[in-house]
Amino acid sequence: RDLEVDLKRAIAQGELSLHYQPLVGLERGEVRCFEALLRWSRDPGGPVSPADFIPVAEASGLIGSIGRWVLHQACREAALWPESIRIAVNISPIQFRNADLVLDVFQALEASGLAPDRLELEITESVFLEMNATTISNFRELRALGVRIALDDFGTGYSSLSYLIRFPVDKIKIDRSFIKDMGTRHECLAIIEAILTLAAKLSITVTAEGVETVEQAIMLRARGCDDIQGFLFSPGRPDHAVKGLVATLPSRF
Ligand code: G
Ligand code: G
Ligand code: MN
Ligand code: NA
Repeated sequence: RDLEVDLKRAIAQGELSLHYQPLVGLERGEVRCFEALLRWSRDPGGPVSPADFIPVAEASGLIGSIGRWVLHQACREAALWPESIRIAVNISPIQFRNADLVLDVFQALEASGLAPDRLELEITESVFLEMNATTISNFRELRALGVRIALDDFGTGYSSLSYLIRFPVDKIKIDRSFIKDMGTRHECLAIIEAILTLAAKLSITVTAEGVETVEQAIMLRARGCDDIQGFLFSPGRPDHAVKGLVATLPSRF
């Protein structure tokens, strides 16, 4: 409740900002995408993690206006980058069940001039767990707009894999819990290998999340993983730092 009151004020006073974390191609080492990560500098109180305030925003209905702000801000920023670099935006399952989403996405693209295929929406498997008619029409209409869909935190949800038949996605992001232990637990490596095989057969791109070591990157590259994201290359950084990084591309890494 406290957080909810503060969050309302935070939106009005511009305390929300976005950080951007790169997704890097394993073949050539180029930045292919940045994921927008929401940040809140609560004043007073200091930083609040999205893991703490997103659930509050979802329960209170504030997620609608926050999500809209994130989409507009992220697209506006990405429109300044080279055309080869995409922007990924996290979409909460609550947003995905709401009929406003398609219009929000359309307006963010229009206002920024960003090409639709440069926008990637990250959803989790839980979207498919509690589907309604709006979930289905949102999926279809977003595909028709030409935006890309990525499955975030893949492997940690409770839904069956059968949704991949009805809802074809462009990208799978392997949850960082599997990457963390891939060098020490054969089960983790087996799951990663199975995901890579499945994705290759379905022509789905794969990003490994939470890559922190060179060893992990080498193991993933040897198994045909497309991209990595994680502290090995960079944490999320504010937009001014990203502008600097983008300016030095593609010579980096
Ligand atoms: O960046 P960090 O590790 O603190 O993010 C924690 C969680 O918050 C992650 O699961 C991430 O997907 C989520 N998150 C970050 N930014 C956004 C956002 O803009 N919208 C939504 N819905 N979730 C976000
Ligand atoms: O759920 P989602 O994948 O959107 O979460 C993204 C979150 O993961 C961000 O909050 C980011 O801070 C965190 N993250 C990104 N890279 C790494 C990493 O290499 N290690 C760890 N532990 N967390 C990471
Ligand atoms: Mn994500
Ligand atoms: Na994730």
